[in-house]
Amino acid sequence: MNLLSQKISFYDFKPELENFRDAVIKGLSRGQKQIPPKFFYDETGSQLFEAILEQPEYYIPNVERDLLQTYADEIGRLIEPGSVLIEPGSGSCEKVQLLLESLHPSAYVPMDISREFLKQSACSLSQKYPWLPIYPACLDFTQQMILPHGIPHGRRVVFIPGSSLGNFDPLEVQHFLTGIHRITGKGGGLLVGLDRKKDPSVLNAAYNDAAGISAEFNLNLLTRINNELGGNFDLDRFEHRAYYNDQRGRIEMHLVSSEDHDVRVSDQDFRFIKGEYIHTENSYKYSPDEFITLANSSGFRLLKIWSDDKHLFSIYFLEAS
Ligand code: AVI
Repeated sequence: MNLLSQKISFYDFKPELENFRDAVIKGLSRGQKQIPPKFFYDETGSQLFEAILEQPEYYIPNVERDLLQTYADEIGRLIEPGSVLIEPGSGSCEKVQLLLESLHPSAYVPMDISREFLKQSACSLSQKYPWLPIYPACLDFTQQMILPHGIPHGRRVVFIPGSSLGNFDPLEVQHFLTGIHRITGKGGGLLVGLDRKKDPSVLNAAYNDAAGISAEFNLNLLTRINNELGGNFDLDRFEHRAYYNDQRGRIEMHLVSSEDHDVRVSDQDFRFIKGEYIHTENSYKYSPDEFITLANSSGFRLLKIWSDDKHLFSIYFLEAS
């Protein structure tokens, strides 16, 4: 433990960073080439993601913000003051700020793999909310779900906004929620913001914005490989593709090769046939019934659901049973 200020106790669980090179070589060697989406987020990738959040077609942040603002007091009453609020993948800790005054938690535990980002976000949060004890935990929440020592007693409530659960496949979500159930214990809470199934044209537009930012975000993965792994990807020979796969209930993002050619990465050659693609991301969309069934199978029961008028997005409050 390391005290950044009187109200911040920083815990470093020293997450093992999955080696970018190994993941890329392994992913490009598979029959269906694929690279996990967590590697999108180098500095440029994180900036491009922030820019995606501003695109008019990408409705998720605005709809979720409106819901959190509108229902903050109701959410606060359900969660009860004095709870310990835990946020895996907390990033800039922005969304939680819409709830802090209504929730008045006894402590906030942001969890993130990016050490410096986590420290900075915790410091600026602490300046804005001097009454709030903060216990930032540096860890990879997909690998380890543990809590820092010394957090106050009180109902533990896990907050997962931004539809981030959608980037895992349903089995991984089930496994992850079971881990959450273990740390909240019976009676603990789970507040989740998740994108819904809808007209595919709305979904397709959200991942193919007119300004081309989603395309840049996807293609930046190849730039990152070129810069960090000595790759020679020619970005003019790859195209961004994102479409809703109705059967699987998910947006799939691909990088499609426009011709037959070879690419070299870290002294290894990879052959691309025209039309062949690297699968870079899935973003699952859930009907409320589907998500509630999944959450039930991990030991959570629904207490309340809030949705916008157009049924684009939902926020779920569940209790560990
Ligand atoms: C982070 N995650 C919830 C985003 C999503 O919608 O799946 C990532 C993203 N990929 C392309 N656009 C946004």
